[in-house]
Amino acid sequence: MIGLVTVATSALRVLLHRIQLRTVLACNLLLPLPFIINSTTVVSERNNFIDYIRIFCHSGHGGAGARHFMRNKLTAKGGPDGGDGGRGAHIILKGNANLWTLLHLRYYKNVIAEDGESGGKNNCTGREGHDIVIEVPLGTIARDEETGEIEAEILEDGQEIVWLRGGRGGLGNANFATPTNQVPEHAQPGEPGVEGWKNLELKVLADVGLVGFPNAGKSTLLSVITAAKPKIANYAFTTLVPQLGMVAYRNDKSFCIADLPGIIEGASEGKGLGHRFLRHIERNSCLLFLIPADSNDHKKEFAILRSELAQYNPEMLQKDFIIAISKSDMLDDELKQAITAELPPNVPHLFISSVTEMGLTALKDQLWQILNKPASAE
Ligand SMILES: Nc1nc2c(ncn2[C@@H]2O[C@H](COP(=O)(O)OP(=O)(O)OP(=O)(O)O)[C@@H](O)[C@H]2O)c(=O)[nH]1
Ligand SMILES: [Mg+2]
Repeated sequence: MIGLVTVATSALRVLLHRIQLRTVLACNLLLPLPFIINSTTVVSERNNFIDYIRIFCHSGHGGAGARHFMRNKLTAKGGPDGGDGGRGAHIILKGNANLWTLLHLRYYKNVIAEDGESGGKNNCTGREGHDIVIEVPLGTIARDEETGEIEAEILEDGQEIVWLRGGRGGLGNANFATPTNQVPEHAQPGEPGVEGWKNLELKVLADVGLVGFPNAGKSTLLSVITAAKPKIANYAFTTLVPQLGMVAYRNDKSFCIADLPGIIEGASEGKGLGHRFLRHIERNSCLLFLIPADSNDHKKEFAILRSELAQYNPEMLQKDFIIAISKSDMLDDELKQAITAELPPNVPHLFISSVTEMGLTALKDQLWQILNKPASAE
């Protein structure tokens, strides 16, 4: 009999599930096409580079201290023996060099740490809350949303910072016994934890940042000198999120290079993809400006790029940089000379081609030299 009921229930469940599925499909078919194939949804679904998240955090409250007096069959009026409360759990940020984005935290909306336990009789201290450790990629900044204040910055692998401190446990009444007050009646409550909306923001720690107009050949260069496989196409804004790659240099040395979405004039006012991604080159040691050989005005393009960087953060202009004229396979010697004459004097530049690999070794050499420049030479 029980078996029959089980079979009937599971058959009913399957039937219900099928009806549900059909309803969902039917609803989808009724929706207008752009709603189903919404390009922004598709892009955001495929977008695995998450560099900003907003979470509500709450560190644990401290446990209350106990107010208790020892009583047993041999002691009618024992002294105070209320134990201390346990500390509330901290929320800790920990650097992990194997992470490159904040993707793993994308679905965390609330991070609520455990409260400490109250103290007990017999001088028993309450248990501390279990700390929550949030692993983040190197270059992550933690901010308070309301004040905008930077609360923590993770730069090294394994580095741990107590971001939100758990409340201290209250003292039990045993702590307050004095010769004049041998029966202290009060014990401390635990301290409250901290809470608020917080932002985690990633500023990629690449050594070299690629800066250029859309279609300058940035992704192609990244795909040739590193093992990264970015999307390459002959239209503007192929790259929508930063891409990273490790350049293998001579004798097993390597450095990290970041390909950013293209910048256009007016990016500071939000044109193109705007300035949002520029934070990823804020920390780069050196910038590589890519200006394509077929540009109408190389000097002007360089000036626009620099002015957009300056509008984002004037300190960006203090960084070391190299100009690479990309797609130089299209140039002959005469055109190269013309471009050299056009560019401002004393600006380091070289001609490269990702297709023929021309000038790439020299480019890597120059980048390596800049990255390993002794501090005194700066
Ligand atoms: N002839 C030649 N074409 C190149 C070279 N490098 C890139 N291209 C072409 O330039 C076009 C744009 O290349 P991408 O690497 O996608 O340019 P991008 O700067 O990443 O562009 P966005 O992602 O839109 O900013 C593609 O059609 C590439 O094939 C080169 O060295 N020589
Ligand atoms: Mg690209």
